Amino acid sequence: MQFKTKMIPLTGAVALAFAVSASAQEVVKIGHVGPISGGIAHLGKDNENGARMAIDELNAKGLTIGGKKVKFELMAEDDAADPKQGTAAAQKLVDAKVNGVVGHLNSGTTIPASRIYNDAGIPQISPSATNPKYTQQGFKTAFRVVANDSQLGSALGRYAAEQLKAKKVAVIDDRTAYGQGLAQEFMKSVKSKGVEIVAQQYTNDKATDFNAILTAIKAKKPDTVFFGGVDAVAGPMLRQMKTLGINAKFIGGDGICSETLPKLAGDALIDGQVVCAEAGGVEEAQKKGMEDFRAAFKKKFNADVQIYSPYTYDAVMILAESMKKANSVEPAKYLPELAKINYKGVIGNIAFDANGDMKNGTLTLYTFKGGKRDQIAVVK
Ligand code: ABU
Repeated sequence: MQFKTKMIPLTGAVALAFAVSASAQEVVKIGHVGPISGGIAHLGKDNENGARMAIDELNAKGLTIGGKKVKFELMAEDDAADPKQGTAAAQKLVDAKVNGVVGHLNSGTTIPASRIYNDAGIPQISPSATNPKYTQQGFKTAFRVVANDSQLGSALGRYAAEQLKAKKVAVIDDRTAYGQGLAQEFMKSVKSKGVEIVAQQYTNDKATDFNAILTAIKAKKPDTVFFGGVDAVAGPMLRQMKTLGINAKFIGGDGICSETLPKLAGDALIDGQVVCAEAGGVEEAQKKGMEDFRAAFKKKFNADVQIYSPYTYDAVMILAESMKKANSVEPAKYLPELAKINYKGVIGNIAFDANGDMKNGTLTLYTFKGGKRDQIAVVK
């Protein structure tokens, strides 16, 4: 059966309005990359959802940039925390001509991917990569909205020596760019305070059996174990420390400082035993904004914020804000606005130094009590 299409002629004015509105909408593609598979998929999904929340809010608001209505679209890629998959994802986003990128989550993927974005002139904001090298490469496109491992390692070292009164510390790292770098910064900090490093051991970011390294550590009788790595490894490590009877404090960086660590460690996580630091933090005046974000996030995704979703949310927001200021979504035009942004976000005030690092980076020290993160202090 054939249907005949009946053509209804549009009046001149209506036709013009249709033509203008159809051509006047511009799609702005924002890439997000993080590990959505593998051991820290829960952290990658947390980051991705933060970006998604910002995009949904921007679209609900409806922005006009350069005289055109813009529709933001998220291109979410999985790098599985693997440097090779990270560069493949970066190339895919560049080929798709994204207008900006939020990611990656890991330092080990963010650093190699940053060269690809820089060569293509695409602004990149990592919400969580803390290795200092990321912003030390001279790339004008590389930014982060967190403090770095020098700040994290030094604050955690000070806390271990001055508050926990650590005397003998064992150090383990997972040999990633993040874990290795953070462990070095922590050791530099505690050594400067006269703390003895009694053991140094290595694992990897997928390991589940730590019997050999923990047995070697136990023989050195440390009062504190420092781990440079992520929660998926720290959880089973804490369980095996308990089995071996290692009753030491356990310190780590932002990679272990998630809402999921208590679940991963089970009953091996003793209240107050773990001290970790998030590479950001809000002071009293912005607490309400952060609490509102957490509540809205829970309502939207039926999940708690893990660590860095507020940071990906703000990263998308400052990309949009820079586009608005430049009145353009073209990377080359809005990049100068991003470099000089001064934006009050959920995570606090965001402004960058000449390298793309946060000005006045803040940290939050946490412990865990009753299976929940419990804030110790916000420090500079
Ligand atoms: N900073 C926490 C984990 C992400 C990374 O830097 O590898």
